[in-house]
Amino acid sequence: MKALLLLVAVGLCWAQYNPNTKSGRTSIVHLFEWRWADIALECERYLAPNGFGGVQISPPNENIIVTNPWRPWWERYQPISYKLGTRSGNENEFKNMVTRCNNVGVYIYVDAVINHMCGSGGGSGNGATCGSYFNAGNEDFPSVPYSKSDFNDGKCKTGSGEIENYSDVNQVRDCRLVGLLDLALEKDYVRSKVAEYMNNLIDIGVAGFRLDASKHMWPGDIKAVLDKLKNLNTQWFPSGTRPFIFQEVIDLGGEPIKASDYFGNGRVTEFKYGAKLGTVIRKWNGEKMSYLKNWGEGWGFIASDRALVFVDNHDNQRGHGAGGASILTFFDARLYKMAVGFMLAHPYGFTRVMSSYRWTRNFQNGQDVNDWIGPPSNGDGSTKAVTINADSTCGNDWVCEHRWRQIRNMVIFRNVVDGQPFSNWWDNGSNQVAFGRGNRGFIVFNNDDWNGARTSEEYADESHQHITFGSRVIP
Ligand code: AAO
Repeated sequence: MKALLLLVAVGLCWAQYNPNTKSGRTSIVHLFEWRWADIALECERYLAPNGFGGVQISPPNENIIVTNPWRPWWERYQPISYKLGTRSGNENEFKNMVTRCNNVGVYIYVDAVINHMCGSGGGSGNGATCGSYFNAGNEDFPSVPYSKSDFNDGKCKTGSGEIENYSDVNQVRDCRLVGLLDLALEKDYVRSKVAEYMNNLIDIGVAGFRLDASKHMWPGDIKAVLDKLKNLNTQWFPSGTRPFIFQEVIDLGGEPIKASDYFGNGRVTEFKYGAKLGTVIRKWNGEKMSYLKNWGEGWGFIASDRALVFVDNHDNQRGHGAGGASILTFFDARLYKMAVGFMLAHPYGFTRVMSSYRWTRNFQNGQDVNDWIGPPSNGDGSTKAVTINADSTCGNDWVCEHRWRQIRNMVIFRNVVDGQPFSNWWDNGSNQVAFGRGNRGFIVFNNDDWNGARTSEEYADESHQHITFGSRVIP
């Protein structure tokens, strides 16, 4: 009996760290800005057959419509209500997507924007994706409803009402992040409204949440919201399953707020991972792949079972958020494949693959002035469909990194070696490294480019027991 109680207790404590993916599926993909109709198709035609565990989707709730600049991707991080309707699709399309993806064992993870509503300068009217009325100046969002007293203005102690200094914990959590109206999550009313939104998504069948801007919420407030959440829908998940939680906390060191402050609530995004891996693969600061021998906690990262890892995300692939210039993206395709291949081969962390759309970068003084450009869209602002070419790549300017042969194969490799230990490390003291995953997989990287270095192309044999993943020699 005692043992049983202990098991139950451990089960409850650990639940929100479990990604809830179907057994044998070990990665999720962020289909950034995709339409629900396209995600439903992608689950059926590509993700399920290739062993992807799930999809992180863009925020599904009503957002402000920004027209200057024209329909930026970031308008979706400015909520107006918790109605389900955005450029990605309406409520029916959302439900259809969740049902169809769940039915093929590919689960949906919602990007939940619960720290704030729209920017203080968002104006008023019905310019939101479901047509709800709002008045940002008066902090009035009748479709929730939220009004002035549901925001943190009284609590924030900076003169501007903005976060002015990231070394002041109170400011970071009680003031406005880039002008976004900061919800008073200490109020039970606000917590209940947020939980109602998330529970609606759970009822529809989602498997978990990315909690946007978690650094800007008190860990205890997040916990109070999570405590109000239901278990997952038993149509697809075992009874008693808790939603998977991963919190967006940027901790590169050097600030008082730490990733570990949030471990009680779920996993945390490990931003050091992509920043460091980019530096190594680019060979900046004298870094080389041989140093990756103790990759993971040995590099000062959070514990593997608390980490959500990625090479790039929708922010730092375009200079938002943090990570800096070392971040590798599809723009550096050859090095990017090597980094993603390394991530998927290495046992550390729960892995998320990025899937992007193309835009034209325009650097001025080191800053991409086109960092706002939204998804491929038609003149009326509607998002373009993801079309599939004869060679299985995507059209309409969707990059679909997850469909790149090397990345797709490594998603499968990770499933095949799941649970196997990191073993038999080899390196040449430079940028040629190799390691095994127990007796099920082996991988070789060649990122040296001196004369005579062996050129190898990635391939996977049918049993996926031997994968070579090398870079081409640059003459
Ligand atoms: C837009 C406009 C704004 C306007 C606002 C309101 O761009 O000009 O004021 O609307 O009208 C996204 C976009 C924003 C956009 C927003 C709302 O990125 O540009 O604002 O939607 O539409 C911080 C947060 C982190 C956040 C990140 C972007 O901590 O949570 O900024 N990411 C999430 C989402 C993101 C979204 C939001 C949050 C808001 O993923 O897409 O914003 O919902 C330091 C801190 C970090 C901080 C960065 C950037 O990082 O540590 O916590 O991230 O600064 O401010 C070194 C340091 C590193 C430091 C970095 C940069 O690398 O080591 O720690 O430098 O200084």
